[in-house]
Amino acid sequence: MAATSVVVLDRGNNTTCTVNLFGATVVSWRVNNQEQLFVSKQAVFDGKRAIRGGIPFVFPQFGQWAFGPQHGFARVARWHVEKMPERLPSGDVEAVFSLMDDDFTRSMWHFQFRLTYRLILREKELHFNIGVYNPSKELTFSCQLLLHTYFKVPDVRRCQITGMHGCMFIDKTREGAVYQETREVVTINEWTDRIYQNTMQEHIITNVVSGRKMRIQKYNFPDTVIWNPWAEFAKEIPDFGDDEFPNMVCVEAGRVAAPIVLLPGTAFEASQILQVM
Ligand code: TA6
Repeated sequence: MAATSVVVLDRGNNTTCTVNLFGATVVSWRVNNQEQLFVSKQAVFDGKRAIRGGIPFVFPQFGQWAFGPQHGFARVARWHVEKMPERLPSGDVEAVFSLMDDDFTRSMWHFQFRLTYRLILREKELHFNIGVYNPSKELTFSCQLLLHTYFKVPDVRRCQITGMHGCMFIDKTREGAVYQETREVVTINEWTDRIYQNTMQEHIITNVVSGRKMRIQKYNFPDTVIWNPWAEFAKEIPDFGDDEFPNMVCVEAGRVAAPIVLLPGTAFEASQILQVM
């Protein structure tokens, strides 16, 4: 892979965000030198397999796909740098990445599209602004979109996640059966793989790095997926260490339950803010 495969947003004070152009995967977010994201020690960086950790970008399909790889092609495509990291008057650092249809994407999905991915690194926050545009004059397309965020945690059993109370969820650990969340906070003590629908705009995860809290704010991302493979599935994932499951939790903001339908010439926008509290 070309040497310039990563772009670093550096705000100073050991606060950085590193993006791998392969999938526009955020592979590191350090706040005052503390890494907030989990990347498996077994992760493969071969420009073919999706990176196991960080923030893979899921588009145009979440989950299994008849026409291409699980979770779509965006996380295994090479993205372009629209705007190299630039310090804003506020002291924050901004960069913009993009992906458009090409022979690779059209080999699976015959639609024109344009994705823009704007990242803004603030003191204790990372902002994600996503645009999906349909440049076609004739064709409408539908798609799903999700940020598959792997948070680094000292012990997932001590994490509590707010913002799902009362929400319906598809439980992929129980053949996709649908249930309602009755707990005020979600805790994880077993294999967990759930698609929560119409969740709160805000989630707080307790006991992340150095016992702090992580705040997730999301806009136009009505769904939240929560995943931990636990011991039994950790063994089945080749690029994931058997003993790594206690140190990560995926809390994924997305639009998956009801697909996005984009008429010709129209666009969809969504955003997420991660904040170390
Ligand atoms: O987002 C949760 C999930 O869909 C799980 O079902 C599990 O498959 C996970 O993603 C990882 O998927 P991957 O294709 O990266 O192995």
